[in-house]
Amino acid sequence: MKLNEFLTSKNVDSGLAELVELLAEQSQTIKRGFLGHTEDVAGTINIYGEEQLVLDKWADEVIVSSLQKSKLAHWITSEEQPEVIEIENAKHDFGITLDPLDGSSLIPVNLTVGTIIGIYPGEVLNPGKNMISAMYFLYGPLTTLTISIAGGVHDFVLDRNNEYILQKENLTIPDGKIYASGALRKDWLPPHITYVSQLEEEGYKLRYSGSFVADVHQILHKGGIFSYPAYKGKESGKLRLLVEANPLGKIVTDAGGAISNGKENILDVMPTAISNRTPIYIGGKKEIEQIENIVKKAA
Ligand code: P6P
Repeated sequence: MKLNEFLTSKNVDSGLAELVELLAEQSQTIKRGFLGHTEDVAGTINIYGEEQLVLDKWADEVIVSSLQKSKLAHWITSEEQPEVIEIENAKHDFGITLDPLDGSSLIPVNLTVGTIIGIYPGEVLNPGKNMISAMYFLYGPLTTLTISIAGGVHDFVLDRNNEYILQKENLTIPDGKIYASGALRKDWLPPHITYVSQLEEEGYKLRYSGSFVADVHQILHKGGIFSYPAYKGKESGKLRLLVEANPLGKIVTDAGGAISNGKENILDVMPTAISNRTPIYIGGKKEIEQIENIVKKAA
């Protein structure tokens, strides 16, 4: 079943369906555009103080301009934009959160990267639990779309006719023994050190690529936990609340998993700024309960 047929079969609101299909088209433009720019730096930095690649800004421009032209959304916050973009005379009030090319530094070494999108019914400076949909595109051996919409999480793969075809409906996260952890081991804080040693004791295998969206996709399909913890000198961690944690947190939660900052469900957190970062634990409920118990005991 094609993406548009699936959205129709689920009686998805026509405005939301049109928006999802527009974003699916942009993903194909992005995938085709990698050749030729893989390592070029743009000579600018984003709001997180990180150097932007030409590809980061180009992918951002592809999606932002398509939204501005179509007027299918009212608000956009992007990892590559200094502030929220308001679209005048928008047809719908949707608010979009966007990480246009998560893991872009891995393109020169041909590892999987992706685009992460969250959709709010209105303004984006709201808790992740208010999102009405969330999705990500993965550019790897396959080009895929994973989306939480119409009460479930569903996987699509791009076929030879450039159509996203349904692969799996109502995905649920299985039990599994994979873990991923960012930050330098020497900078981990005691609760995280305890957690990782417990996981390894229980036979969890390390799988960490440097692409949040690709690593979480593996956890969603094989089970386990991804973490980018608070660490020495960075108690808020590295990853971004609005454009990374919330959309993937919604998807994994809607697939029966959970997301936490070690103390509470990240989807309940009220953002104070579009630049908010957060420590992240995302994956199986069991693994989330385990880290929250360790943090509670250490308090
Ligand atoms: P580190 C990519 O830059 C990213 O934002 C995430 O996709 C990824 O999980 C993380 O940073 C990797 O960070 O510190 O391991 O390079």
